[in-house]
Amino acid sequence: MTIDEKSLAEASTSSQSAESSATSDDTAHNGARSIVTWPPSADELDAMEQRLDAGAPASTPDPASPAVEQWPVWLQKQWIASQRRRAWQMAHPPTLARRIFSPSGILIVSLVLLLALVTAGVGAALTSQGAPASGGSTSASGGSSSGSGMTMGGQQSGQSTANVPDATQHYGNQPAKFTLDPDGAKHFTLTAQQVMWQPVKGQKVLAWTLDGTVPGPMIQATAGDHVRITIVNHLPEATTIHWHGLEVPTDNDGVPPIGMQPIEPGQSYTYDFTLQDQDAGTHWYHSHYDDLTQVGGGMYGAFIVAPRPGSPEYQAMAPILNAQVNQTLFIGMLGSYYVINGKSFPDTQPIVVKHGQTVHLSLIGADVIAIHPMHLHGHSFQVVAEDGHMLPAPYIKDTLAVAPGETYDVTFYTWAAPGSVYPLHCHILTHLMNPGQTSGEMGGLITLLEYQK
Ligand SMILES: [Cu+2]
Repeated sequence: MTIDEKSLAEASTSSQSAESSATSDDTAHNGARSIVTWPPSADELDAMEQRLDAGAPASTPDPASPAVEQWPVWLQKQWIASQRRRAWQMAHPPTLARRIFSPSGILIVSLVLLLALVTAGVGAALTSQGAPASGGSTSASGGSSSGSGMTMGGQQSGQSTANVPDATQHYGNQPAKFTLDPDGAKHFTLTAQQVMWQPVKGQKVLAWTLDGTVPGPMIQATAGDHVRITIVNHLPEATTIHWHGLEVPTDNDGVPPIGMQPIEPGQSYTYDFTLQDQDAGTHWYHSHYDDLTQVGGGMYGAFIVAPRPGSPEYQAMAPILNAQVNQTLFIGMLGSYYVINGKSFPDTQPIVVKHGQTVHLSLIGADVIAIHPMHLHGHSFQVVAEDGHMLPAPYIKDTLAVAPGETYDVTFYTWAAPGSVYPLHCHILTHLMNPGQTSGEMGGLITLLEYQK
């Protein structure tokens, strides 16, 4: 017997409890059996640990009598630790709180919560699919939209789109029509409605619109005009419209519950105000109710106020008024698509020009979260107005960051040869992809400046 074996045998012998069935022969045979009772006693674990600390080698493998002592040293140490934990746990039965906050307790609680959420989600989906059936295509019951508060980009969770009609027009920014009221006011009527809109051919997204297009109709008026704008709400939830950049009385500002109440489904509301000289310029309108869903879903449009002839604004706006090409570009998202005027490349409308023209672009930040640095190849543009107001000192840019809510008016000269084509695109490169595309493909916030031949 080596010294190590002797000390181990002693440790083993000394640790044996009186009722142990093991004999000293067993111990002698294995040379390292310190565990003979089950579960192992604290004394046995101490002895085993002492043996390992003394640098004892693993005992000779004995297939006929596998013992913990034949394991590698590191594994024996782990086993000792686990047995001490087990003994402690036996002596300290877990309280309810300890059960809940144990790793397995947390796992079980999480699974139960997940199951409850999934069940509730399926229930809500089933409820909303059933609800609109009696209400027709555009007046689904208000209850079906109650769970949609924080969803974005028209991807309303829990709302069935089965009854939402396809868009009948393919492009927005159409001039809004008006009638003249007896008192001379220009009276526009816009209908808030949901449609299935195609940012690219074949891909439909639930859109929240005015008159069925993204963007909505372009309201054009002149400073000094008295305007009335009636909003008819055919959405499944309430809405309001805010006239962004116009100096209107608070009860026309479109922010519920300040000044006005929300326009409930099936109701309508008429805004009534007079445009002032300082309102001249590029402005826009957008929903101001459940904004993330409705603005993110496409509920916005241009409000272009021409200057009153003879006013100081009329003089100042000459660089815009003298342009031969005018185009308004709303930059934002619709569902998972990055869109210019509701369309993703390659379905964006090109800016068609001839050599030798002055082009005026109105860039409007309709995104609800992101800034888009728009870059035009081959041309630097003059920024002549910000938020509808002409700048005393225009500046030159070739990349212009358009933040949510901002409008910019830029002009540039078409110097290049007929037939030339240049991209105008966002410079955040992940915004140049459509869902499912890779970075090698082109989509999203790109449109083309096309010179006619
Ligand atoms: Cu961008």
